[in-house]
Amino acid sequence: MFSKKTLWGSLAGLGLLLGTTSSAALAAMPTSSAAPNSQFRSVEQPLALKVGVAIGGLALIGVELWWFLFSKSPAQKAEAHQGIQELTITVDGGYQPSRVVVKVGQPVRLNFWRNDPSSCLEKVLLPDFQIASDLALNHVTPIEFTPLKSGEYQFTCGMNMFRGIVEVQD
Ligand SMILES: [Cu+2]
Repeated sequence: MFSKKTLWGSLAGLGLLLGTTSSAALAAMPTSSAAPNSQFRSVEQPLALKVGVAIGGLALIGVELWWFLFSKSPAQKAEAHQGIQELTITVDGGYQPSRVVVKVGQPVRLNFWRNDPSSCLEKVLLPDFQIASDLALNHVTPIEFTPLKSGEYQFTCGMNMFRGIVEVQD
């Protein structure tokens, strides 16, 4: 399993590579002679280049879709210590684990350990428990609540871009 950083790094690299190749190819293209008063020149690109760029773009879109829709980190069960179900969630390019399993009716403490400096992840929200908390960088911020009903409860970053689930079981 990749880490998210590796994936984003390789995506960015691939994008850059595609961009550079196509602009280099464009620059190397001889400009065809156009009518003297025409503002536009037709630039002929070899079909293989067009197809290559299209396939590269589609592959990139595919990987991103897969990542957002289907890649889920495995659920992790919180361990109970002295009546509190406790678990550490690493905040680094998302939430790790992004799915947490707890028992109903018992206090929960989620320790959000923020490693990611991006402002996107500086807040965590648990709307179902009326929690909105700032996460200090390189610190552990404990979030406590007691789920009284089983079900799935979402936690998100301040802009609702990164998400995780607290699964409350009977
Ligand atoms: Cu965000």
